[in-house]
Amino acid sequence: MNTGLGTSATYVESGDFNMDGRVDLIATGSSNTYLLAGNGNGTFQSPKSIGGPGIALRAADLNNDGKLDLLILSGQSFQVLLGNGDGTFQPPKTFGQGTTYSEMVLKDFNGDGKLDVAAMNNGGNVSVFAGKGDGSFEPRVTYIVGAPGSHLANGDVNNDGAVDLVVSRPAPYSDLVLVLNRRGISTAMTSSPNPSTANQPVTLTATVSASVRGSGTPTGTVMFQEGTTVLGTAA
Ligand SMILES: [Ca+2]
Ligand SMILES: [Ca+2]
Ligand SMILES: [Ca+2]
Repeated sequence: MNTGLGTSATYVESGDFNMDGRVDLIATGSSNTYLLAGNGNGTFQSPKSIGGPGIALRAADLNNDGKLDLLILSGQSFQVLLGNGDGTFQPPKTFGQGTTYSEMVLKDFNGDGKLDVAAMNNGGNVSVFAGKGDGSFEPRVTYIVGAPGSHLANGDVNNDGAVDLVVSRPAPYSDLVLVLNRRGISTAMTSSPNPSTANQPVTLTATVSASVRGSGTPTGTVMFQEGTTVLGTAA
C-alpha cells in the first residue's frame, strides 16, 4: 500500500483518532509525525502532519478522557500530544530531556491504573517515568543496566503480576539484564549490631519505601522468618 507519506516511517500505530468508527494510522519518521485518517475500506486520506519527528510512537488514552493520545519518542525526549478526539491534537508537552533514548515501553508498572513510561537510553540505563494520569509524568527513576542495550522487552517474568523489563546487551556482553518490578516498592534490610555474636540480641529493621516517584506510600506487611519460623511481623 502506498500511503503517499513521501518519507519512510520508523513506527506506525493504529487507532480511531477522529472517533468516526474507522481505524486511522499514525506514522512517525525522521521528518514528521502524520495522521492518515481511515476511510473504512482499507484506504486512507492524505497524510496530515500532527507533530515532529520520532523514532517510536505509542497511542493510548493517557489522560483518561476516552480520546486517544500520542506519545512520541524523539530520541532526546518524549512528546505527549493529547488527542482532541477529532484527529487533531493539543500542542506537545515535552518531558524526559537530558539523555538519548532508543526504545520505550508504555505500561502501568506501579499498578496505580495509570500508564507509565520505561525508556532505554544509550548511557546503559533504563528510566521509568510514573504517569500522573493527566498526560504528564513524574521525574525519571533510573535503573542501571551497565551497558547500552540493543533491545528493551517487557513481560511478567517472575509471575507476580507486575510487568518486568528485560534489556538485551550486545557483544561483548551478549546477555540479558532483568529489571524486576517491585510495583514501585523497595525494601531495605539492616541488622544491628552487624556482625553479631551468638546469643546477642539483634535488631532487624526493614525500611519499605516507594521506589518510583508518585507511586504513593506503600502498604502491606513485613514478616521476618528464620526458615519457616516467623520471628516477627509488622504492618
Ligand atoms: Ca477514524
Ligand atoms: Ca486522552
Ligand atoms: Ca502507573
